[in-house]
Formats: sequence, structure tokens, C-alpha cells
Amino acid sequence: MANPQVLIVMGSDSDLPVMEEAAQVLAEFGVPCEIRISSAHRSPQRTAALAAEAAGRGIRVIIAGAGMAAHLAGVVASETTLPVIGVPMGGGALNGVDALYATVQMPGGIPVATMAIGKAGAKNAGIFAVQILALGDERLVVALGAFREKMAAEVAAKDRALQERPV
Ligand code: RP5
Repeated sequence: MANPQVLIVMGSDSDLPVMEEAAQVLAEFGVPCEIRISSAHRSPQRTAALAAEAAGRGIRVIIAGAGMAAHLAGVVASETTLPVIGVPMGGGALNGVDALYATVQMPGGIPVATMAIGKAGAKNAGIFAVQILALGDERLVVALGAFREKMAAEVAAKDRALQERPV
């Protein structure tokens, strides 16, 4: 995509069904993004270069998703001063708790904004990236307001449907 503002990077193509949640949110808000596969462990040099070159290519926010010993977000954050949002993948022998701890427990000095495990985390990563970009983009401020109103209306509609259900 031309002039991506957000880089979504994941450790493996097996992460794609989860990380697509983030891409979908960005598409809904009209934020161009680039989706890449690069592993902190299997392709460390490639990952370091991708992160180090991101700002120079106009990227403003990076979303990094990985599973198991999930060092991707931390390694990416160590190579750039762009804000990095981490998404721990679920599954595996430890159901994503391994990836959560690996992503969230960064040493002081190199922050990673860590989201929830799995699809909810990927979706929130997309929204959080939009919120960061909205600091300098009034169009996104308005769109975020409409997004919240739509969610609230959906909850109210579900409650109405529940109240109208025959007992
Ligand atoms: C991590 O290892 C990836 O992010 C993925 O979640 C996990 C398993 O990778 P595959 O064996 O499915 O390629 O690096």
C-alpha cells in the first residue's frame, strides 16, 4: 500500500489470522498499513533492519505480533523510537501466557505497549494505533468518536433484544 502509516509485523504466517484483526481496523479508519512477516529469532537481521528503517519510510506506529517466546515486539522497539504495540499470540502449550509475559515484561528503557492475548489484542492494537495517529489528525478524532457511539448503540440494541425475548 502507498505511504503506509502503520507497520504490522508478525513472527510467522501462522499469526496472520489473528493479526488481520488489526489490519481490518486500520482499513475501517482509512489508515494505510503495511503487513510483513519477520521473526526475532529466525531472521534477526531482517527484523532489525525492518524496524530501523521504518521511521525513514514514513511509518508512525508499529504493531508487532508473535507467539511462544515472543521477543519480536521488544526487538523491534529496541531498533526504533516509534511507538511499538505488542500483540501476544494465543495457543501453544501455554495458551499464550508465554507470549504475554515475553511481550509485556520489557526492561525499563524500551517500552512496548502490550495488548491482550489473541484477536481482541490485535483489534485493540489497531484501535490504539489509530488513537496515536489521531493526536495529529482531526479526521481520526471524529472517526474514533463515531466508532465509540456505534459500539454503545450496539450494546443498547442487544439489551433491547434481550428484554423483548419471550420468557
Ligand atoms: C513465533 O513462533 C511466531 O510468531 C508464531 O506465533 C510462533 C510459531 O511459529 P510457526 O512455527 O507457526 O511458524 O515466532
